[in-house]
Amino acid sequence: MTHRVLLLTALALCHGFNLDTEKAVIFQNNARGFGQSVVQLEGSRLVVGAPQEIKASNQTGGLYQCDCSMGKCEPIPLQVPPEAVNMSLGLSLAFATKPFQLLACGPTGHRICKDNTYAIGFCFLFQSSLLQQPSRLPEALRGCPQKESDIAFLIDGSGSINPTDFQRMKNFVSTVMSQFQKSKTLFSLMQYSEEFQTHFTFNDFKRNPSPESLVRPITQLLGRTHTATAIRKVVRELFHSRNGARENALKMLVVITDGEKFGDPLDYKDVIPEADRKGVIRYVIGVGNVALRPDASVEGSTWIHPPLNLQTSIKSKNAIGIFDRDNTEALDFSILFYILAQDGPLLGAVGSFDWAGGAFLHTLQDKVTFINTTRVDSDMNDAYLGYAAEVVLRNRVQSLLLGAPRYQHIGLVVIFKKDAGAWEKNAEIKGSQIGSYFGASLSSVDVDRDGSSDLVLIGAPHYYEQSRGGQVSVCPFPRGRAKWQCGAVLRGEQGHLWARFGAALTVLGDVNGDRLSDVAIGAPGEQENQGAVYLFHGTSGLGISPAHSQRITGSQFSPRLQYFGQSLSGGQDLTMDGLVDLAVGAQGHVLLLRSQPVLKVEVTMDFTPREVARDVYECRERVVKGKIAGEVRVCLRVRKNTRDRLREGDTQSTITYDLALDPGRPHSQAIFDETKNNTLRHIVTLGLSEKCETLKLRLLDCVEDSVTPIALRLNFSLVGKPSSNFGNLRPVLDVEAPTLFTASFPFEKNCGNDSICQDDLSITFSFMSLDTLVVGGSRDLNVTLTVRNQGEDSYRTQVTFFYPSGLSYRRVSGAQNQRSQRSWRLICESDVSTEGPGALKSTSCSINHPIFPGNSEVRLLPPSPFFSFVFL
Ligand SMILES: [Ca+2]
Ligand SMILES: [Ca+2]
Ligand SMILES: [Ca+2]
Repeated sequence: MTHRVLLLTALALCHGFNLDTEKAVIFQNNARGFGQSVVQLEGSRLVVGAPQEIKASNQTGGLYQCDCSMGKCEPIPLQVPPEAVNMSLGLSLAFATKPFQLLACGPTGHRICKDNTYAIGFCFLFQSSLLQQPSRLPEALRGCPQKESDIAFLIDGSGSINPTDFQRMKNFVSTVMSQFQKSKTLFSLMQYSEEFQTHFTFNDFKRNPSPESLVRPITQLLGRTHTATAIRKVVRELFHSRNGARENALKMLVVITDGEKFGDPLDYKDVIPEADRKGVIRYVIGVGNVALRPDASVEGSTWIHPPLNLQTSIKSKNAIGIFDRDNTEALDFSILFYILAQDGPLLGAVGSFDWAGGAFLHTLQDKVTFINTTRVDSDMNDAYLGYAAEVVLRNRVQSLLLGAPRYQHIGLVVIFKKDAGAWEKNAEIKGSQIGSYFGASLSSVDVDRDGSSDLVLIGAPHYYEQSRGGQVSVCPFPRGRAKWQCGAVLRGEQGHLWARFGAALTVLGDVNGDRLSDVAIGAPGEQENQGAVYLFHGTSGLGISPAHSQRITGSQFSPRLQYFGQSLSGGQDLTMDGLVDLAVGAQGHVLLLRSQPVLKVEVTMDFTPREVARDVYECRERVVKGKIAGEVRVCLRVRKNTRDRLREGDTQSTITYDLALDPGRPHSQAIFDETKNNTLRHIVTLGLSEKCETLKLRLLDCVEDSVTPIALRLNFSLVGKPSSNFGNLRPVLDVEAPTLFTASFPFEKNCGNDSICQDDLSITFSFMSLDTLVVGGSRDLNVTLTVRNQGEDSYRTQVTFFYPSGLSYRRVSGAQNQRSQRSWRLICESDVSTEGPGALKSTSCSINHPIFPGNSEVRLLPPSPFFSFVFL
């Protein structure tokens, strides 16, 4: 039995459910990196990225359009601007319908401005078709910073700043200054509380631009917080020619403070217009534990949403990007990922703010919003926020998900929601293992397909377990203010330590026809980088089944295929059969796997008559064997779970079914008339139709045990026939559908029309002629008992005798069944547990189990010495 179970499991895995691995459309291309990204378009098209393809000198990356009906790919012509140097075009792709939008990005470009090299990304947005030249994002790069800048720091030295934070401010200022050492940028610095102290002017800086000697001696003033007055002093005094401020330089004021001003006689409205007139651009940076908000701090200034975490040192030149922002365009980010939001493209920018990361949301009004975390106390340095991004629609409210796989080395995923016009962090969830890259891939899933997302899949492709690599967490969205937590964990098969399970995720739509969304997960590192893809089905509890329904390996298609599953795209029907397809990227290849129509089989088994008649199964005077007990009508009806374009003639399948009577019993009570055996096998070919047949059943012998009905078991297997109209697509049986059915053919009971058996038992004793029993005497004590049933059939009738311990029970003699001339079955057992001095002994006799028929009697006669019963 064990062997059979193993064999069935092996077969199920071999076939898989329910992507077709027999006839995949395979696109092959020699362009370097072809298959690193893939996206399904409407119609029968795919777009594939080849980011490593060398198109010309300093120009990397290509895009290909593949037609599934032709099985061919062609390059998409694109005018790449010369400044897009080695950008790896096609490393990320996204597509949205209604309206048609395809976005292709090259994130690895760079740009040199003087001594600084800036990482920069370019994206191309195709609208309406691939034939029209796309628009590009960012629209244009402004030149490198040409203008000289005068930057004045105004640092809060009031009593509410603790000494550690004050030191951090100084470190930050020093670091920023040191980044500009060879530039024409000048710095000055004023400290304020209720007092104001100029530590160095632009002239001082020009004479000795050493942050060390300028910043280090600064000591904290302490006192109240007169921020507005301090701003006026900086505008009037520091930005003055006598202190070295230049007429044509860009004037920037950077205020570093921990909160609202306090005790200041001036308001911001008293000082800001003057700053505006002088063209002083203002930034505010928060420090300490007070989370500042734009409206609570220096009015009319740009709030740096704390982009610079003052708790850590600033390592790269890119960190000073914020200062370049207004005069050069945001040079300080690289786009590693992007997706399309309702508003417009969302571009992940992992390199922004010293690789803390974030994302740019391009709205339709050509506005660009930068989104990142706002927590001052979290260390987002090197977090790579925006490495993965996802747009989520829940209850008609849009939110954005950004993954930061290097956050604190464990990874982080943040949900942003729009709050009063600004994207604010709403919830977050952290990874658990260092180096796991939790948040490197994200996919939100609307399991019940009601238009509202139910959960998000978070990939951690480098998660390490003893025998597998990578995992995906299933994380339902948090309700209200509840903490965001993940539930189930999806994993690949054991034995693949470097699988990178979860490196790619995609929502397939419903492939198995249960109306619930299903997902595919790539594990491109399995089997020494041959790669594999797993299919998981959605479950009715708005979850994802933790057990995969199919594992497809790259080696199934070709032993040379590498990194199968490195990219995935699902959700569309590209083969025009009404069934969603999955595009899988491998090295130099993209494979299109079709989902198969899903069938289920309904089985009914009806007996005529409904019960085996008593006069058929009960043997009376004459024993007649092999009587017909009745007929069974077996019907199989094939139905289709999936909604597709395949018609009746396209969904033919061969069903092999086995019937067995009384399986598991040593001797079957009945046989099929057709086979003269208790088993039977038939094979039928069916479309979406019903097939019935009627089988005669014969009894083998008289039936004594009429309590246990005749059991009939049917099990079947189904093999779909390839449909020539749909590229030999085969229908497949739903793995969840039952293939084993049982039915019972009961024996008629002697219980009247109500089918409720009401027996009427009585018992009488007869002690023969004995009046006195002498202990020690040799005479037997003969007792005759008569048990009668004057009602309907009695089930499991039992008679128990109790007698003094001085008597010993010997035996019970059998008695005759007067009606059928056959013996009653009597089994008597003494109960030894009641034995002992003074206690009564007992003996129980079962009378013709299971049925002591109605209107019958049995006499029991026990002869002795000492005591025995005899059944007559
Ligand atoms: Ca839903
Ligand atoms: Ca499904
Ligand atoms: Ca299809």
